[in-house]
Amino acid sequence: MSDELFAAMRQAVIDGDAPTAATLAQQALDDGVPPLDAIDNGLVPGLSLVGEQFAEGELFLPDMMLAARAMQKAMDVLEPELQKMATQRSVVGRVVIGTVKGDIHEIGKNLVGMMLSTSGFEVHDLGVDVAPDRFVEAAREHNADIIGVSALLTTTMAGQRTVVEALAAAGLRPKVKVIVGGAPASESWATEIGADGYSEDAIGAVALARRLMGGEAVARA
Ligand code: B12
Repeated sequence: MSDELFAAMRQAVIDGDAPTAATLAQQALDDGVPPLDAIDNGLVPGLSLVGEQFAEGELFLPDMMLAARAMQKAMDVLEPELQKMATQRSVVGRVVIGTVKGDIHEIGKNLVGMMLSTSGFEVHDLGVDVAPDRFVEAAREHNADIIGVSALLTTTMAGQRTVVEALAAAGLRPKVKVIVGGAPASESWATEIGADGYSEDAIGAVALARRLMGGEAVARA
């Protein structure tokens, strides 16, 4: 039963139990559960709950770190399967993605990068804590069509605006599009900072990127 499996995956993340999270991820694949369903219904809700409990002072930073580690171990099992689902062989567009300066959250950014990559985009991941100039440099280096900027903290989200401004100052806008995401970002935030789009999740990010490339938004297969 997928529901029971998802509940167990959720709990393994909450408990920060990396070996169990990885074993359950493998079980999901063995049971034929689509990897993205396991991520969205099993792992992410666990991590979200840990985040809420952290905000309420019921859990602490080490708990959040353990939960993130458990999620990452499960992702290590699921990622190769996600990559196998790649649909498109020709390059749809070139994306440079990274998390803003001062911010080390990477799980969501990695998922977005991976989904874009399996959907035919050439993805260059700059990692976390990325300075605006590095985004500009990489945009030039890779002849990027789209820059994806992730921020998970209210204190670092202003970095998304700085990236838009740095690209403009370098003369790369509006040719190079900017998409933003992460918990504090929103559609109105994207509009406010002059970005070209926002998505709340990885599937939406693929549709958005395709739209910006002038292609049709493709529904989840
Ligand atoms: C895991 C986690 C951590 C881990 C990160 C590990 C890692 N390797 O990434 C660790 C433990 C290191 C961490 C540290 C901190 N964290 Co933290 N963390 C989280 C947590 C629980 C989950 C984040 C996550 O991975 N979610 C799962 C992924 C799949 O979702 P996602 O990141 O939202 O990404 C999706 C979308 O947002 C979107 N997306 C994301 N990026 C992009 C980019 C583009 C271009 C697009 C289009 C879409 C997109 O698509 C993704 C896939 O669906 C959140 C709580 C939460 N609900 O977000 C807190 C949270 C973000 N953290 C928080 C805090 C406060 C911190 C710390 C400051 C704690 C501290 N006192 O030190 C530090 C900051 C360190 C730093 N300088 O960055 C707060 C932020 C509060 C705020 N308003 O700013 C949160 C919200 C917890 C809370 N409720 O208080 N954290």
